[in-house]
Amino acid sequence: MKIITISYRLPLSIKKQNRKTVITQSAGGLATAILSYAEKSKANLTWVGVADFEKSTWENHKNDFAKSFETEPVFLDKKLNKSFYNNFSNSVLWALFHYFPSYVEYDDEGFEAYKTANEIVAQKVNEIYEPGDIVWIHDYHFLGLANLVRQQHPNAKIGFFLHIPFPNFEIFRILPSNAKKYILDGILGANLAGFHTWDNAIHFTECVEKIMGYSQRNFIFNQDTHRTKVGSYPISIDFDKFYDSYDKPEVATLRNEIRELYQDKKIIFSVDRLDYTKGINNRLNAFENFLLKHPEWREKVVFLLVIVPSREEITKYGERKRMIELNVGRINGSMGSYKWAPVVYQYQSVDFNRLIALYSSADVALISPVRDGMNLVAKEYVASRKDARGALILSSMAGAAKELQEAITINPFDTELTGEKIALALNMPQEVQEVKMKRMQDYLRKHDVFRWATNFLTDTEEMHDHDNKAQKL
Ligand code: ADQ
Repeated sequence: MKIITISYRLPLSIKKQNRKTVITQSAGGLATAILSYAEKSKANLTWVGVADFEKSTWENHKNDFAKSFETEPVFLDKKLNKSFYNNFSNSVLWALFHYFPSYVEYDDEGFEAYKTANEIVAQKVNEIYEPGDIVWIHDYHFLGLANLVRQQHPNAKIGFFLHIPFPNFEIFRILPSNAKKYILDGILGANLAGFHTWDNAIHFTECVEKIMGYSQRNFIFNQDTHRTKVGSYPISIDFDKFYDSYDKPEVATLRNEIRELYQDKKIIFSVDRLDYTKGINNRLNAFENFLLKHPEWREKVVFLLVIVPSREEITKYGERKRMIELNVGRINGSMGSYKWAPVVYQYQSVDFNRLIALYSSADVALISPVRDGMNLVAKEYVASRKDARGALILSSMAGAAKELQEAITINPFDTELTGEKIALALNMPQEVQEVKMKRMQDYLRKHDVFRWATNFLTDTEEMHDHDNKAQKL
């Protein structure tokens, strides 16, 4: 038996080092968690995803790296991939599902490319599928896939998990009818359809009821070949990895460096991919409001704003980058002095040790997405604070706010009030920080990514096996 996991990106990194091609399998949270479940259930793991490298590179090097699971890259034609990824996936689904209908740029060609890409990936899954395997499909790039695999293998165990929000009916109905039906039918191909929160699960259920006219009982839809259970499965992180990294000597050295550099200042920190959903400009405006209302904090605080490059070739992302950079320049120009830049901005990726050093140096983490499926950064910040210090400001629009109850929650659109919450967080007494951090850590320690993957895969198997038994009776 094996678990076939499908995601757009493969957990692989391919780099050139001294003219040599070096391939490494990624040890990200998702891969580690699925591997751990696979080990416990004595299953193998095969990962299917879209290659972002040449076929020849793969053919030449696929055997010379350490493997803990099999990898099956799908090589898509460049034009098709661009249309599939940039157009329908990111300029329609990502925008709409995050409640940005005015950012949607729909064209039929993009939708056709999306369906073709889903069919090509389904072919790959069908090639490697054997009876008894579990198929776990991830995210908005593959909304049609569960149904396509189901058509070939009516008895397959299929789970689908959406990493982004599922919007309410009024937003979802904006899509053309054929796209709406394709998506809902697609997800219903799974035995289990998982979302980060119950709100999202309910939105999906309502869309199926209203658009497809199907009825459900206890969030289960009955169909000819199988039943689909809909539920909430909040993703999490490898808690111990973040918590234990606090003591790593490399992390401690970096942390000391950061603290020394800003020794007379409090540090506010945020890190996200470049994305309009992350509310980065609102965050900057809130920070400016805070400085205007609380001049006593000037020169006593610094905002470390780290943004990791992402999807720059899509117009809305390039535009967003320019807006953020103008805003940073404006705030530093008007509020700063020759001795002090209020915002220290970095547009680059940071490695794991530095990330932990930044998390564990920050007095405040300011996380303000205007819409986010979960937001792992919030969970990572809490887990990295073995010292039980620091305050978390978290947008109520992030799935994580449902779980991290001790966070200071904000409405990211209310930049005045968020400015006040920044002052509150900076003034939070140490004893209060400690109580809040420890409570959130207790929660995350129990609800980690291993538990998430186990719950999801066990429920997928149970749904399938229960139906199978019922059919045999
Ligand atoms: P993302 O939108 O990418 O994920 P998030 O959940 O915050 O958002 O995860 C980002 C990850 O990237 C974190 O693990 C973080 O450490 C890392 N990261 C961010 N900036 C970085 C930087 N500059 N350098 C290095 N690493 C950086 C989508 C959904 C989320 C959902 C996740 C998982 O949009 O809502 O939580 O999937 O389901």
